[in-house]
Amino acid sequence: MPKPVLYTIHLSPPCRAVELTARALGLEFEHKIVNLVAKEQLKPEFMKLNPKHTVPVLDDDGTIITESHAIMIYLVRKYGGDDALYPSDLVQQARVNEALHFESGVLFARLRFITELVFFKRKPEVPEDRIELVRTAYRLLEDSLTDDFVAGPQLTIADFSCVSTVASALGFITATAEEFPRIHAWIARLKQLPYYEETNGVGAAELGQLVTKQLEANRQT
Ligand SMILES: N[C@@H](CCC(=O)N[C@@H](CS)C(=O)NCC(=O)O)C(=O)O
Repeated sequence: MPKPVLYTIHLSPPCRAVELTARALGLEFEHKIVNLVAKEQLKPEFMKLNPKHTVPVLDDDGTIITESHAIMIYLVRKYGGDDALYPSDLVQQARVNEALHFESGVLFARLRFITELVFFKRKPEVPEDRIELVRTAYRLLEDSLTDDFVAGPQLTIADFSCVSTVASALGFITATAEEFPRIHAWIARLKQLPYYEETNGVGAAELGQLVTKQLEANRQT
C-alpha cells in the first residue's frame, strides 16, 4: 500500500493540524508542497483535486479528501489504533465537533481575514477591527477552556486544529499570560508532545514573522 499523499505547506495552520494528527498516529505521508505565494494552488492539476483551491488535500490511494477537519477524522478512523483522538462516544464526539467547528468558523476564519489582506491583497495595514475580532476569539477560547484540553480532559484532534491557528495568530497578535492564562497553560501542555515544536511551533512562528515582514514590504510599494 503506498503512503498517503498530503498536499501541504508548513506555513498553513490547517496543514499543520493534519501533520500533528499524523505524528500522533505514527503515520507517514508522501509530501507534495504547494507554494501558495507562487499561486500553485490555482494550477489546473491542483484545481482538479480541490476546486476550492486550498491546502491541505489528502490523496489516500486515489481517495481525495479536502478540508483539514475531514482529513483528521478520516485519518484517525482509518489509521488510529483506537478512537482516543476522535472518540466514538456520542457526547465526547460532539464536544470534539464543537471545537472543530469553532476553529473553522471563528478562529481560522478570523485569522484568514487578516492573512488574505496581507499576502493576497498586499494591504499596508490591518484594520484594528479585524485585530479586535481575533482578540475576541481568544477570549471565547479562554472562556471555553474549562478542562485541560479544548474538548475535555483528553487530547483530541480538536486541540491540533485549534492550536495550529492560535499559535500562528499569537505570532503577530499577542495575548499575555495574565490576560489569557488558560490559553497559555493549554499551549504549554501541548508543547510537551515530543513532535509539537517541529510539526507546529516552527511553522507557526514563521507565519507570524512573515506577516510582519510582508506588511513592511506592502508599505514600501
Ligand atoms: N477550512 C479549510 C481552510 C483551508 C485554507 O484556507 N487553506 C489556505 C492556507 S492556510 C489556502 O490553501 N489558501 C489558498 C487559497 O485560498 O487560494 C481547512 O481547514 O482545510
